[in-house]
Amino acid sequence: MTLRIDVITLFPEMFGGVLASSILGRALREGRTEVVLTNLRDFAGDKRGTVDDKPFGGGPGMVLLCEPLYRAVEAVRGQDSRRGLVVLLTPQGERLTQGRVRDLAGRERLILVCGHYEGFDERIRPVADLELSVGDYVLTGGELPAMAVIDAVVRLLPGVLGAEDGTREESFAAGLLEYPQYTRPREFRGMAVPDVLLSGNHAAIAAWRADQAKARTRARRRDLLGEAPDADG
Ligand code: 4FV
Repeated sequence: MTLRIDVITLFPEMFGGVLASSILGRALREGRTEVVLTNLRDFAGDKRGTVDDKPFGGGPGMVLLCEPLYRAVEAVRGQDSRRGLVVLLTPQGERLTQGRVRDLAGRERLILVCGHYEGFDERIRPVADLELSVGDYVLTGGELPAMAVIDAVVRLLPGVLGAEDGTREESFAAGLLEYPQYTRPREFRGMAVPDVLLSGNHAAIAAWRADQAKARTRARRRDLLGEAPDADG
């Protein structure tokens, strides 16, 4: 059973290029996964397609109404026998990690809900099984976060990356940042490729890469080692 990914969004047109190109496009064409886009505005309660309103208590911007979103989630759920994990994209969510991406890639169905404007009416939260944030910054909408989730998940699906599959040794695979990578030319503007990589000595290359991954992680992301950032970190 391939993974089905539903997306509830006010801007389905934003996904076109991303879902048609490169590795994602090929995975979809080869039927290794399916992505179904649903326009939230189709579930508005009035002819004008109203899906948001001013926040009670005042304040800037608009808030997404709960009714259209509940209708949309229930309708999308009903389109397939697989229950699906409902994921709300929000800066208030759990920060997305490779570990969570691996978890999502093992599911049979995801229903990604994209916010917009100032965010969701609080009473939307119970509809979600999981809230995810792609980082501590504020975007104009949940569409780019949803695309990031789709990209990170689909590349882990069987046969998507194929032979050139680098997922085993890449950043975060072992909880570390990835080691430095080099390709031709051997020398560029005075910068040479480390000799060990040209040695053909695979044990030495593996040891060098492991050291580099640890050193780079310690230098840049001590948090990944569960260590507090150093004083001047
Ligand atoms: C976001 C994030 C994000 C906040 C208000 C869209 C925006 C509007 N989503 N990770 N960072 N969302 O900034 O997931 O709803």
